[in-house]
Amino acid sequence: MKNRTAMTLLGFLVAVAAVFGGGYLIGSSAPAIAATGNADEDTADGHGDGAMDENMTTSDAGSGEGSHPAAGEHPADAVPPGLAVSERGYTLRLESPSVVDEGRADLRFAIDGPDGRPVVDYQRKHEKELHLIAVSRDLAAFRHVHPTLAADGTWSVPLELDRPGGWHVYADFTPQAESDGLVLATDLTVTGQLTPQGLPAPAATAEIDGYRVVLAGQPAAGEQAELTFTVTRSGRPVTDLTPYLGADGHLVALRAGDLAYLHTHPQDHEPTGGPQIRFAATFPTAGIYRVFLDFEHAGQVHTAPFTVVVDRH
Ligand SMILES: [Cu+2]
Repeated sequence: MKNRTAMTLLGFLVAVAAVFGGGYLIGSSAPAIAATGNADEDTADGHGDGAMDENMTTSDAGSGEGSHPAAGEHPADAVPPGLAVSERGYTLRLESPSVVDEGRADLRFAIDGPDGRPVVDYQRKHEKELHLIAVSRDLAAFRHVHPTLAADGTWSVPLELDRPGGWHVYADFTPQAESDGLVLATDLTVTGQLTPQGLPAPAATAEIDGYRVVLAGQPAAGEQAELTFTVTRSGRPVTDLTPYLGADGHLVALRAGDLAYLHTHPQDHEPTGGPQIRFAATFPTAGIYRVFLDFEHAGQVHTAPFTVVVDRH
């Protein structure tokens, strides 16, 4: 009898515990669900937020029309491109190893579409169907290459990975079926002994391959800024820049800290030949960015890197 009572009591306690447990679970999972909901919202902002992407691509008539942020949204709080491996049903999938030896690697990957199959139809943007940017996590090394698409949807490109440690690889593309472009990214690890290096101090001048490039323009968070680069060589303005990707230059800005990707676009719709190369860019937040200017001259592409401080506005 006593035992039965004890058993009943125990059963009751178990039941109570279960209810409380359930309550507790519900209580604890509610915020979790809310948080997930928020995250989803953020992600949704991130997409629709072609806001930033769109500001970034303002002068790129083909991309980003039709996805304006709703009134009251804060673009600065939205997730910029380049931070997700998967978005809007598209996934960047590496087919080659994600751990490679220092030096030249053959990168192979596919973009899996919402149907799970590799995307084979892309729109051309800036003369290419897909732009691949690879950067070492410390922003010391930068590559911008154009992979080749095979009929089965596999992209491949040789990639010079000349710095050991972590790398972040971005695919910047627009599927034929989409009106807005995507930037998906994944990590690579390069084996070898890394000598850590901090981000270079902010500077308006970059010396690269015998060229001097001077940056003018002070961007503020959330506002479209004009960045003007002036290219000289041996003290003389360079006026015969070769058009590169349909412009005088190509600019990628990456946010220090998380490597968010801002694809900026030339102000001049037709190449001018230099010495000035002008871009419009909207940096989403205050902070430090590493900005890489690609320009072509005398048959060679050069990359001038800058550390840029973006003010609050
Ligand atoms: Cu490109």
